[in-house]
Amino acid sequence: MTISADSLDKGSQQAEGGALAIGTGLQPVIAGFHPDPTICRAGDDYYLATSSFEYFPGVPLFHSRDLVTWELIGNILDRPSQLPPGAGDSRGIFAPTLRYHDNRFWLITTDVSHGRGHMIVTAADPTGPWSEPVFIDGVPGIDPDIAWDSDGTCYVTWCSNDPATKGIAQAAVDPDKGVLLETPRLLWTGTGLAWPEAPHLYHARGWWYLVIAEGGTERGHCVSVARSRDITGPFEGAGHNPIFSHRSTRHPVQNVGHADLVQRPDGEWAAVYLGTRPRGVTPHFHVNGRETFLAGVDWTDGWPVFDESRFSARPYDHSFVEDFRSSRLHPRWVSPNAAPDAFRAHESSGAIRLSADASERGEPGMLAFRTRDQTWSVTAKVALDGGTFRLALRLDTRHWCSVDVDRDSVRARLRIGPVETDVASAELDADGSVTLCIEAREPLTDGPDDIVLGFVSNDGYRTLTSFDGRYVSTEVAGGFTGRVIGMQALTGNATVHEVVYATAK
Ligand code: 6LW
Repeated sequence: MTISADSLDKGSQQAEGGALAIGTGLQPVIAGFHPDPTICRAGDDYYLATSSFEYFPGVPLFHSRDLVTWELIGNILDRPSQLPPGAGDSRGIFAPTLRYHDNRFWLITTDVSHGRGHMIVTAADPTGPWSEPVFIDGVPGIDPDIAWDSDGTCYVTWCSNDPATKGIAQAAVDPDKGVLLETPRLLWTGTGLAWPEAPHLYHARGWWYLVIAEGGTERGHCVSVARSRDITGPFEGAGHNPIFSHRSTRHPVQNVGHADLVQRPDGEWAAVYLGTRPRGVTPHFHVNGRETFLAGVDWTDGWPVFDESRFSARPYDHSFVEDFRSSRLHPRWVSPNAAPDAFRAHESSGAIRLSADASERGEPGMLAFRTRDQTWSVTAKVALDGGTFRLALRLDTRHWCSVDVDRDSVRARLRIGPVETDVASAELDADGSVTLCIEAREPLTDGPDDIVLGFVSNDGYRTLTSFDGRYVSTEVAGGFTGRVIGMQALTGNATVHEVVYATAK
């Protein structure tokens, strides 16, 4: 475990009354709901993918040359034949593994919905097209890893739910057919902490290293390691496990775990891992889901050691202006309940037309993107076409707030669990066109942030309401995801001309 007093001092401190303040220290390299990172290298290029749960298209893919700055270049599962849209809250696509092997990119992941299980897709070019999925039957569980022994045998290693192999299990497979070549065996049960999961295998320094996550993905999360001379084991855990955790510390980045290692062209190693940035009073609330962080990795006495100070990621400016002039939607646009193609079909130059008909789950389709910052603002300029339009801040189907507008009025609406209600409203004088606004501001309360809902009409900007952002946080909602901003035509049609997202300075 590498936590220096220095890294604590650079981060946010426990403020008066037990509230955690916004930190300036350890920064994510991919901020906002991007959990379970997996990384591979092809020459000088790094590629990184993350879990995506109910959002379609699934598995966002990033590219980098320096490990610190990453560009979103697509989503790997971008066809309904690869991933049916509309999986339901925190269902759908769980943790993937991305590898470059034999001049091909390989992604293995689990669709925990639709009765599907582990699946493999491949591509010659990471920007796609990715293949149709090959499913592996008879291996219930999550978090599959794919690795090849020196003789070319392919092994899938996963977190098994099967009572016969409960823990980290492994079997040789034919990855082209998805057929098991042997009966799965139990490889390791970890150190005895809860939820041994997220296995990844690496061949380094004459050993096979098995890196896993343990302790659950909450504050007790950590990374543990075992090693063997053979990919099939027996694996022996490091005596000093867990090798990386922030549990029971005041570090502003919590829940760290679920790491994946990569070797750099110069032979050095690095790791990406997930972490959260909780804020507010105990139990501290994180709102942007689990995010991706970066560490250097050294080898000491034959074991990996994480060095969080190796790289310095700076806070990013994630601001963008979307004017919908491109014929293709930017890969940041996803949907919890429809294929974004449903919206693209209505697209005309300089606007996107949302229709209440676009749906997979008996509800109007939502076009969404992930929030990436601790404080931010978003505006959507919309022309109504006889219907009702919603700009929402969404954690899941039961935890969200929105600004809803129709021809005569604009309303602030809040849903917290079983309770859904209008909390403020105003008459509208807007000639059929209005700009709806949501902001996440530094908190005046002891929550993680304050959410402010408002609108701009002919009379200028007006705030409808503001409230404690904890009600749209993972600690309240539960689950594996983070906040998104979503747009919906609740009835009829609406035309959105511009969306502006701004990282608050
Ligand atoms: C994932 C598991 C985990 O499959 O959370 O943090 C689960 N780790 O490894 C969902 O992301």
